[in-house]
Amino acid sequence: MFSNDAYDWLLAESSCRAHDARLVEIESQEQYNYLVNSTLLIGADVDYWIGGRDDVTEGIWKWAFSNRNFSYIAWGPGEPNSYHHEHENCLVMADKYHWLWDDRRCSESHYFICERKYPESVIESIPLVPSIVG
Ligand SMILES: [Ca+2]
Ligand SMILES: [Ca+2]
Repeated sequence: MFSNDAYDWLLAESSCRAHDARLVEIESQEQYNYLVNSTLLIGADVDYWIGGRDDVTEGIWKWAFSNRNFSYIAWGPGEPNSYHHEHENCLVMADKYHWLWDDRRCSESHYFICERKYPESVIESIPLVPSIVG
């Protein structure tokens, strides 16, 4: 489910939860490829928040909802680089890297990708309009 609005990371996460979903957590190449194909279909030159962050312990990346460590990674070249004085603690699929991953400041506004929480293996690409944030 792709958002039609751009929010900061926390607002993106709460918007997903308001729709009984979460920011997407990527745990396999297959899942990642599916998302890349979906972003290609949408064809927007934007970055997308996904559910990873390292705000608790710098450098230890976890999926926010499940609290799992990353078992699959797809970092862009030179990332994560904590470019802004190590305050890049949230994860995007970055347009500039053809949707490989980049750590960014959580306060940036980006579009985002939600997935239904259950079953965890299912991702839907139905357009979502989270214009109301609970
Ligand atoms: Ca960081
Ligand atoms: Ca970065």
